[in-house]
Amino acid sequence: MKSLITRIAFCTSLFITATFTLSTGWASEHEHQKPLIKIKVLLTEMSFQVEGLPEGAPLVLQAGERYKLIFENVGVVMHEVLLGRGLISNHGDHNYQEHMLADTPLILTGSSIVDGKKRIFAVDVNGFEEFELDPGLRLSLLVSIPETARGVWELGCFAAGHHEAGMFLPVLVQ
Ligand SMILES: [Cu+2]
Repeated sequence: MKSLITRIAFCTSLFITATFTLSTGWASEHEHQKPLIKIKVLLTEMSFQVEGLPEGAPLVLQAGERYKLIFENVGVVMHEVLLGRGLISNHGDHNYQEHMLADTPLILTGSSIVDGKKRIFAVDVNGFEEFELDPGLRLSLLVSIPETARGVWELGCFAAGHHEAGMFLPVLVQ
């Protein structure tokens, strides 16, 4: 199984601007800002579910607020995470016309086991369009939701057949 870091490195839609770092610079720069709101989204076959909410309940975000969005694959197969709108389908391949956080600076954090020890990483990126998560893995986005993102979006998994099987969830930015 590829490590999470390897998967990130091979994800062409991620625009990584810095190498992996344990820097806490982002936290110190932003420590006087609004508190971080933590929301966990569970990925399984075949759904996204906001932890603590009924199945199918939309992910509701407030523009201008800071979030730690934690995505955890609690299923048994690899899943993808995309956040966009305007579904484009072409012979089974899917994408979104618009990606909500494509141009929004954020920090990806996660952990992996290296030589039996848990290692935490944080990566500054200029935005994201998609990432993949192997079973059991978790990745977090630290992000301020832009004011321009207000509206209706969708979390979707475009692994073969997953979106068709219902693996998507409405996202409302208010
Ligand atoms: Cu999936």
